[in-house]
Amino acid sequence: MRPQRALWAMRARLPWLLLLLAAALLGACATAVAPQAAPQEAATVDVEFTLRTNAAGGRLFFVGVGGAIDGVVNPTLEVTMGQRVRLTLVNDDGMPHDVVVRELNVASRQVSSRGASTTVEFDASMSGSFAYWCSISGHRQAGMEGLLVVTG
Ligand SMILES: [Cu+2]
Repeated sequence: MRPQRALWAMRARLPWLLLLLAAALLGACATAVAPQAAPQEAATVDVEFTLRTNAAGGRLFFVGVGGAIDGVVNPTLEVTMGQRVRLTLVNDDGMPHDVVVRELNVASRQVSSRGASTTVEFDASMSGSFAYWCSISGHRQAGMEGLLVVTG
């Protein structure tokens, strides 16, 4: 290839290279922003529960907050199959806690300081009675366990 032809060939490709570069940059920006914005607004929530943690008399337990479960120790959470459930855990005793429902692959983040809270959302995809409990070592045995009932 003679030098002049090579130069021409490069000039012809330049706009495409710029276009590709621009597309790559846009793509990078989009993927950098999207994952943080998406999860919270993914699906409509049908039913919501709040549980706070508590410790008394050497026992640990969850206490319902608001609605029909208000003030109930380790309340039974009743939902209908197919519902989207939002479960909020509020730390009210300053010990580390979380809430899990193994059968439905639900596992919240740990909340360690008093006043901290965490929220998990999941689909009630199977009917049945499933234990929700705190997975911190010894807490389930100390009383942090209740039932999630999914009616089909
Ligand atoms: Cu706990």
